Amino acid sequence: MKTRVISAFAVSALATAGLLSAIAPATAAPAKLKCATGYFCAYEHINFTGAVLVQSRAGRGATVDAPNDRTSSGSNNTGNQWVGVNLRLGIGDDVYKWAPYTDASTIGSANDKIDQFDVK
Ligand SMILES: [Ca+2]
Ligand SMILES: [Ca+2]
Repeated sequence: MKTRVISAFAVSALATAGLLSAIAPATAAPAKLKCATGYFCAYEHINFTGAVLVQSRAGRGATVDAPNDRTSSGSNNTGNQWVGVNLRLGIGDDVYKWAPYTDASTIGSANDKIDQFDVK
């Protein structure tokens, strides 16, 4: 009777371990993006801090205006590419590109240059 109790416990321990290992990868796999699902967000400072300059769910082909020369990080929680554009004398330079479902805690040389976003 005693061994039966122990083996039942062992089985339940194995089942628990199996359950935990099944849960762990699911929790770790998709990194949670900073911006809400379906939205692109641009932030005033690096690491998604400061003012939220843009929070948009504009679709492909849209142009989204942003406060000039302030964006320092961004989160793209959409299935589209978002391109940060620096407008100079009416000519747009693509200075930073967010692939679908990516965060950028810094944007390098594009820092404080973006004036609008093109959704592609
Ligand atoms: Ca900034
Ligand atoms: Ca600019």
